[in-house]
Amino acid sequence: MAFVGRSNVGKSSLINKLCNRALAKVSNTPGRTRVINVFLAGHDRWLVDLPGYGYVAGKPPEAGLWEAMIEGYLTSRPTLRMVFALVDAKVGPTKLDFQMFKWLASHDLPWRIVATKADQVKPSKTVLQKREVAQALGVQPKDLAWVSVHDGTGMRELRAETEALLTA
Ligand SMILES: Nc1nc2c(ncn2[C@@H]2O[C@H](COP(=O)(O)OP(=O)(O)O)[C@@H](O)[C@H]2O)c(=O)[nH]1
Ligand SMILES: [Mg+2]
Repeated sequence: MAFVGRSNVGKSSLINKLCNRALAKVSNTPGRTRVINVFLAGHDRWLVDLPGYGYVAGKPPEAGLWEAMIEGYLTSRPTLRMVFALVDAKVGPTKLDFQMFKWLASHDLPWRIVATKADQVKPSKTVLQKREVAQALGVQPKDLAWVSVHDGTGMRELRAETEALLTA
């Protein structure tokens, strides 16, 4: 299974939490993951931390390199069981998120949206925000995984889902 999303959305933190250990480097500086990190979760099972998109500071990264790397990776893996596409629960989908999701939808890949940093949304606004994010993405709120690695929201459900994928 692979994890995609813009830089700083919480990919590495989520992988760490799912693995219950500090494996993927979590950083405060967006764009740190410039390589494809693969974590072994069984003798033939992997969790894959893909480089974040949308990081432009100073000079932009090599034109097209990111796309070639991610798209090449995702389209050449017959063993890929799921792409978890991350979106910030409070910010909602950005233009680049939409591009990524559209690309995933057009490539016949198994994918699922995970809204991260749910703890950043006020409890009183959660129902409405969930509905808004889901609506923006054209899915039902129930089809959105809504998680926080900080307070554990939704982690039991997501862990069960990933474990089922890893043991299937
Ligand atoms: N409040 C909050 N912050 C988070 C959560 N998950 C990640 N972060 C923070 O977001 C920043 C980026 O996280 P990271 O996992 O490195 O993102 P990546 O670039 O997508 O791999 C770090 O400062 C994390 O501590 C979360 O569930 N809640
Ligand atoms: Mg990372």
